[in-house]
Amino acid sequence: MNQTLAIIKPDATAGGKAGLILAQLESAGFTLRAARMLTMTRAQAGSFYAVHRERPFYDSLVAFMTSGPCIPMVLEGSAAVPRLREVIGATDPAEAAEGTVRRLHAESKERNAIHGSDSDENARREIAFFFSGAERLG
Ligand code: IDP
Ligand code: MG
Repeated sequence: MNQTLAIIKPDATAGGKAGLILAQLESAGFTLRAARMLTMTRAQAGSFYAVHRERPFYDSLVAFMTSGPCIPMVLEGSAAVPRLREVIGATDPAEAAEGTVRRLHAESKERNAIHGSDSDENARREIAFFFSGAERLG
C-alpha cells in the first residue's frame, strides 16, 4: 500500500509547526494527496483512538486531541506506512531518533506532534475516517 494517514496534532498545529512538518514529510519523499483541518469532537477522538480505550492515558489523550485544530492528511509514497513511522520516530520524543519529526517537534510522550498509521489495515481505516473517496482521488 502506497498511502498512509498522518495527523499534525493540536500541539504542533497551535505551535506554528504545521508548515515545517509538512516540508519535512515532503522532503522525505511523500506526496500530499489530501488534507483538512478540524477540531475533533470527543466522540471523534474517542472513536479514532478506540483501540486504546482501556489504557490509563486514554482520557488525557482524548482531551489533548480535542484541545484545538489538527490536520489529518493522506500521504503517498512507496512503503508509505513503515516509511512514515520511520520519519516520525518513537512515540516518546526522548526515545525518538535524531532528525525525526517527534525528536524535533514533540513536547512529550502525549503531546508528540504527529500521528502515523501503524499498519496498512489501519491506514485504510484511518484514511476513510477523515476523507471521502472523492477527496482521496481528487
Ligand atoms: P503511536 O502514536 O506512536 O502509534 P500509540 O501507542 O499508538 O503511539 O499511542 C497513541 C498516542 O497516545 C501517542 O501518539 C501519544 O499521543 C499517546 N500516548 C501513548 N502512550 C502514552 C503514554 O504512556 N502517556 C501519555 N500518552 C501516551
Ligand atoms: Mg499508534
